[in-house]
Amino acid sequence: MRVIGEPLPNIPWEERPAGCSDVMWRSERNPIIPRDLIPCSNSIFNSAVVPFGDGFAGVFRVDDKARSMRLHAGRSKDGVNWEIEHEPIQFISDDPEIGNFVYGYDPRVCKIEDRYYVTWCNGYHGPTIGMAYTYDFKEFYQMENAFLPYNRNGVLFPRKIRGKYMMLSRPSDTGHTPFGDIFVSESPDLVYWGRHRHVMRPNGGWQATKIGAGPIPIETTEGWLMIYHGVLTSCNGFVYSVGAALLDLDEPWKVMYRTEPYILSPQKLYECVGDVPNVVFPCAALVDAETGRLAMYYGGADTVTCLAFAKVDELVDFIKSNSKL
Ligand code: BMA
Repeated sequence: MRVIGEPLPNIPWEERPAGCSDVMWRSERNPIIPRDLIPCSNSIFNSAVVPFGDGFAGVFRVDDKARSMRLHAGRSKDGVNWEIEHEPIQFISDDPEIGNFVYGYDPRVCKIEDRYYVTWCNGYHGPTIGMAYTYDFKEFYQMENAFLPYNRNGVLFPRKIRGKYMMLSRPSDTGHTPFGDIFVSESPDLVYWGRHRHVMRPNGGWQATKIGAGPIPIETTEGWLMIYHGVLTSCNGFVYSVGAALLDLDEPWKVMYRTEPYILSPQKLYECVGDVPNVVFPCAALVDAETGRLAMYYGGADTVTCLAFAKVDELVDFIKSNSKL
């Protein structure tokens, strides 16, 4: 088993704590980003980071004190201590119809070829998938929305597959969506999307109500490693957990394995108590292809940003030996 990608020797990393046998373990420093890191923030969570220069950069979901959902850029030397811009990203757009920013949340960031693409849940007569690109995390150029409303959890693949760009998404509704499957769509140019294929449906237990892709899929010799969130409806509301699947490298709508148990669920206080209790929501993962070390960024209780770790070879083994399709 090998990760196909770049080495990342400066990945933020903590070894599995003694006595822990879980396939994924949390950072001792959680939450790494507190809700009040910048003056305007009510909460900072569900955010996306990538290696950038000699450190890291990212796009952060900041809900402000007016409770508007905004996207802010940020930088870090070590992936743990972040400087987040105090002002939201002002997207550059020459079309006011698209550029009229209503709200934005749950960003993902994906490097493809020469630039970084941002996808997010964008308010355009309801939630849909907004897109932009940046070279420097200073200027962001807004593109066409990928899909019609209503859609959420738009996640790009980091390279073309059989000559086409590919994006996972989760068609939804205007509200808190009590259903949801993952689909994949392809595009020749990142503007026009089609040839939609069904990837995965909810699957009982922690993922009984709906599912949505999380970080950018990670290419391995065993298939695309897709980390995703799954939702259970309890008598007290939704519970968001994390699982993982392996998708076919050339036809990523073909699911080869997916975890029957979750790999992370809300258990720590900062995941169970906050603006929305009982939520772990992953939006990014850093991977060191050389060692297979993986650092996943996730939101805790819609309030703070957290970090968890895994080793890709162990995770792939876990998915295969705990799979239920
Ligand atoms: C989803 C999204 C996420 C959020 C989750 C739990 O619908 O809004 O941003 O983390 O609900 O509230």
